[in-house]
Amino acid sequence: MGLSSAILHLFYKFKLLLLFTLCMMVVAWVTSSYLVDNIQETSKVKILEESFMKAAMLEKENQQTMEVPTVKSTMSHCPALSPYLQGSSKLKFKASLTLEEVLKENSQVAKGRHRPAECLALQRVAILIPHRNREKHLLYLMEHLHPFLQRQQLDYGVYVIHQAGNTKFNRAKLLNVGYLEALKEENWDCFIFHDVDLVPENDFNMYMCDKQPKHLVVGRNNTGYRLRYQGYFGGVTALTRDQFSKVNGFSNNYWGWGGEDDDLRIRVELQKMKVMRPSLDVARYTMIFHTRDRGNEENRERMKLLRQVSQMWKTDGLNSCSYKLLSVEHNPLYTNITVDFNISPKIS
Ligand code: UD2
Ligand code: MN
Repeated sequence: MGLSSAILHLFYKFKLLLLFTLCMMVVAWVTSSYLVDNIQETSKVKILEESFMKAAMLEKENQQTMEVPTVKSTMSHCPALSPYLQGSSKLKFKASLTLEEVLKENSQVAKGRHRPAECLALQRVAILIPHRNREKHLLYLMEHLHPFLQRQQLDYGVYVIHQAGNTKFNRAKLLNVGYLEALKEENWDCFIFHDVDLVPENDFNMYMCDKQPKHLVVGRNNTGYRLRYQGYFGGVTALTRDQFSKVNGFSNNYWGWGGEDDDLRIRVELQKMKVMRPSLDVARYTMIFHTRDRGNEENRERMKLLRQVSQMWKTDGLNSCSYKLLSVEHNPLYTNITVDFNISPKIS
């Protein structure tokens, strides 16, 4: 190698080194400014957080000293699991229980509604109870259900849908009416379709809706706390506003006892939804003893109707539910909706 080529080689190496140093400088500059930005961002968030906390504290102080009404939007959401849950409880049904006693115990409930004062409830839930001539059962249910729902920190409303007259009882149609009428008052997120004689035994059985329709009665006292059959969907169910409207609600054609719950399950399955159930130790109920009511005799048409669900569900349901609304009364413990189904069904 000659002297000139050695110099050239050295110069070339020097250029490479210079280029490398330049690159390193650029990289160092970019990362440092990114880090500074980030630090600035974090401190911005911190400041925001601090001022938010300060504002919240100030507001709390204000509320204590000046009784300023609570601003709903500053409240945080209730926790996924309420701190007030007690688990399983031994239910008592006092024979001498009076409405006055239940009212006194639930003075914080107005027009059948209540919501937590300390946080924003996760769901707005309407409880729909079909009813005729079961006053004592209704009293027991009110006694237990209000404290139960409050322990779950729900924003809820109770509706009793009362069938007037003595035409055959139609549980499913009453529940359709409940859904339609309750939505006129509030845009409820979730609907609990609830027999009047079933009292929940464990408050971990959440009265909230899920991604799939929910069946809440896995076991009850008079069936040895076992699921009656695989597709069983009776007693107490929870469907969101959308899930119920997607299946077009219940059928209106089940007069008398039986079948309407299976019909709803078939509707749910036709929409490719799947019935979910809480675990057996939680989904337990006491059914207050009763015999079959007059006007709710077994529906002998039910097997025939159940074979036709896939042809019928689109035109028989919420979109065809006609009724005569006799009254809507706001009682302290529930809203009472009285309807007349003046289309007299064929009595077989
Ligand atoms: C089962 C189901 C119920 C329903 C019924 C068949 C369970 C726990 N329950 O209940 O959801 O599918 O079979 O239709 O499996 N009612 C009145 N007054 C009457 C008649 C009925 O208020 O005169 C209401 C009341 O809310 C009652 C519900 O309808 O809880 C169901 O009637 P049931 O209790 O006589 O029927 P049951 O216990 O066999
Ligand atoms: Mn019953």
